[in-house]
Amino acid sequence: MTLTLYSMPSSGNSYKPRLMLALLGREYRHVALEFETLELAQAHATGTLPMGKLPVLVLDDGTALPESNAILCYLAEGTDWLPNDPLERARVLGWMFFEQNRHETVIAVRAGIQKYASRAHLATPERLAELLESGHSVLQVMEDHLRDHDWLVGDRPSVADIALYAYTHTAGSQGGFDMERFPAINKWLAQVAALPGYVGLNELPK
Ligand SMILES: N[C@@H](CCC(=O)N[C@@H](CS)C(=O)NCC(=O)O)C(=O)O
Repeated sequence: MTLTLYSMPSSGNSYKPRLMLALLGREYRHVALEFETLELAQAHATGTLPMGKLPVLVLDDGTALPESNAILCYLAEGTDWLPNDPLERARVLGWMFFEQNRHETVIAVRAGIQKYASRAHLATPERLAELLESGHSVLQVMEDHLRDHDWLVGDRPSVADIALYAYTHTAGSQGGFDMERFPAINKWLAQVAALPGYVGLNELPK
């Protein structure tokens, strides 16, 4: 099956499927659409992005699948990355909902308003302080869990780990969060980075 992934190089949401595809050892065509570029504006104008956001995975019959965590589940179906057991699967989904609802909305947002020029006006001292505090409490939820568990669900990595790795691994460098507070998260980040086939955020497919 020929897969095409439209993804934004600088974005954690887009990094999730790039990392998943690399860990699965799957070939795909990559179309990079960076934030605030003419190419992205054209993709919006031509309806390439069904929900108006990246990433989008296009299957060989032309079906376009948006939403990073939905793409992860699609790619992982039938592999060890997505458990078959209903309770285990629900736990994986629970962490992925946590990622979109509580984690990305704070961790990625604090990074984004400092990184992208068009969002700089949002980076007021008050907003940055508020996001710092709420981000540390979100990271503490992960820390408390990972203190007693090697992986987010079960005894092996799952799509939940990929979903949460994306913005957590740059939470210190891009978001300005104090990662020294979170030794269990740091150990887990190193485990993900050591997985066979791992690629970094900036390692785009040729
Ligand atoms: N919930 C979506 C969020 C996707 C999203 O917000 N994508 C941003 C980059 S992180 C985007 O496409 N921005 C470009 C734009 O809005 O034009 C997902 O997980 O895929």
